[in-house]
Amino acid sequence: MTDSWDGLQTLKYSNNGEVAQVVLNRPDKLNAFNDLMHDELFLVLNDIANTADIRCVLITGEGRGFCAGQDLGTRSGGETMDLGDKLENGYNKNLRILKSIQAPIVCAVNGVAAGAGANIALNCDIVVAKESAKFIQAFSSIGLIPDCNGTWLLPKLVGLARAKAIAMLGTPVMAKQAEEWGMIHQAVADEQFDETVKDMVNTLAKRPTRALSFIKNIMDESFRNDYGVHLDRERDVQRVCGLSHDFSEGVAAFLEKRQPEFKGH
Ligand code: LHQ
Repeated sequence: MTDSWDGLQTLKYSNNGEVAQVVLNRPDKLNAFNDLMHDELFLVLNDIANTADIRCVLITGEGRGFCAGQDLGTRSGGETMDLGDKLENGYNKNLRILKSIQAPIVCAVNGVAAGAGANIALNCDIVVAKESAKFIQAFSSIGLIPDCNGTWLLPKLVGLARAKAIAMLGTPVMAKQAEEWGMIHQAVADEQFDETVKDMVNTLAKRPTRALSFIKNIMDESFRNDYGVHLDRERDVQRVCGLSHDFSEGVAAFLEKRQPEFKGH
């Protein structure tokens, strides 16, 4: 499966049917997005979304940065352009597919994440960052607002006061601070980063994928449900989980004092 992806110029991609890995790969530009990267990301995210039994997805960056957002070199010359169109046919198109992927998505932030790069990371299910990495809402420094749903995510993750401040000031947030604020799951010492990410991906890939998919979807849903509706939703989803192989296996393994062998469905 991997061989057919050798021609990618802005990404590295592998998918063994169980774990898919996407590496943003324009290290000289801190993996900033150009049009080709949008197009190639669209292809690989579609491939992941269409891989039926995928158990975990990892997104990371090549080199010293994770992603510096939009490649500003492609915006020179002072020409006007429709940024709404750029968003709709680039970032938003990709974020919609990302959101449709049912397997857990880990974002391993290996270095600076700025602008759209920061918010792409925050759209993933579990964000782990090197302690030396920083998150920069760089948008207002060039006269823009946070995009990639940053204005939706940030108030929920860090609260309105911090969200407005970091978006308006463009102040870099170091990974440890991001962890303390609840913006990301974990900041990891640089030397332990690769091992931590690998362990997390391998662990997730062995867990009950269907239940994990329900968890991420229903937690997202919680922001639009009221209390009673949400109780109903949990009841309905738990009913489905209760009919699954992985629930039977989880209970059997517990009673037999052994490790469960989840199949992911
Ligand atoms: C870059 C970039 C970059 C090109 C570093 N582009 N080359 C925008 C418009 C359109 C549609 C909708 O959405 C958006 C969303 C956005 O993403 S807006 C925000 C765009 N991003 C930024 O404003 C961040 C710009 N970059 C920076 O502020 C810094 O580079 C950071 C803080 C990320 C890293 O700083 P340093 O570690 O000091 O690295 P550096 O600045 O020296 O960058 C290394 C190289 O990467 C350098 O190239 P060079 O040839 O001089 O070595 C930079 O020019 C290049 N680079 N970001 N976005």
